[in-house]
Amino acid sequence: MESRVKRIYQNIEKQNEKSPDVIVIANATEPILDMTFFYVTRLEVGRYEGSIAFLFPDGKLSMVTSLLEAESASKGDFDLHVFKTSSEFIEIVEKILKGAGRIGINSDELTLKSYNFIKEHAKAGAEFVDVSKAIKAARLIKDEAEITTLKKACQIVSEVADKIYSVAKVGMKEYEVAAELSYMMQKLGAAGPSFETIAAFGKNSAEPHYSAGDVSLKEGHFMLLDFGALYRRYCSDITRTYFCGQASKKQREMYEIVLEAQRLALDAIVVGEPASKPHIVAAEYIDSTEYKGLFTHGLGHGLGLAVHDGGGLNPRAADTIMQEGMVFTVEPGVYVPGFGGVRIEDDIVIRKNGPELMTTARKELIEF
Ligand SMILES: [Mn+2]
Repeated sequence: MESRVKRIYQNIEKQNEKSPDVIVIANATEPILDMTFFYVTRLEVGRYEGSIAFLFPDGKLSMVTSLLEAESASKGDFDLHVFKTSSEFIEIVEKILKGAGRIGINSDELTLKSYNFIKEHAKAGAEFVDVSKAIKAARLIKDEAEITTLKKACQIVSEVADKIYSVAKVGMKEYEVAAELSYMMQKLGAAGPSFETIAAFGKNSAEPHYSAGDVSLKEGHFMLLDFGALYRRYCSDITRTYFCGQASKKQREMYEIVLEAQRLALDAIVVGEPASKPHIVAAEYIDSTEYKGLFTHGLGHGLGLAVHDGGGLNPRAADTIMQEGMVFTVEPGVYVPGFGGVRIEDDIVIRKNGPELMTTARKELIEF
């Protein structure tokens, strides 16, 4: 098994920084958990509040956890330390940190309380270095094990997206459709939704980050559904916009423009090009239509253990070069206030010859 710990250390070297003697990845309490903890331990079951993973330059990992998690943690492939009392916890941590003069931390996800705790129990005068960039770079490029899990999460939402319009009926409220989505995802093996579902009917679809209210579905409504499945800690994220009844010419055109923008964006996903390019291509196309200026967010975001997993396909990403194994959403949209919005979102993994679609739900305008 390829060592994800080693990959983080290799990135530190690539950044021409001096390697720390140990990297500390510490969890606070749910939901303030560092997803890097799950990245390196590969643990799928358990909560691990207050647990710490110590990563060493030779690729080894030591994990400290409470008795509560001992059973789940014993399934991992690392050196495990279980504590019963807080004094035992301190004793273990001090022992592990004893020889470390240089300690790496993940500033993106470490709480001040955990940092102070580590500092207190490290050797006097130990130096702290922030290795968050190296961690982010490692997590940005998914390995095949991660891609397999992500594909399963994507398969679940694809199946649900192709079924929901036969379940959604005139008169149903947005939150009812959101509930159906969650139920259907879990029936297919998801642990739950990967984020709060967006179910937006009619003019609510023009609000990109609406959640789900109590508007009832009517003929003539766009039904925009943006949802994701959590599967073995990995997240998928899909959006489809359906039409209740028969779409007008304007509504259909609006849909086709977003679909074409997505097609152009997908074509612009090329290894070696800046990650800003697909967004620019999609935005330029939308801006050449009557919907100029109405694509109001970034084209896509990284996806993995978190639904916004670092990195993105947006105008600010010019410094990121697209590479094989990166996973992003591709989600252009057009939003007309007071009228409605259309967004089409798929999840892709970048391959040598271009993007591989991981979500596979139908994309032509569905009228139901
Ligand atoms: Mn998304």
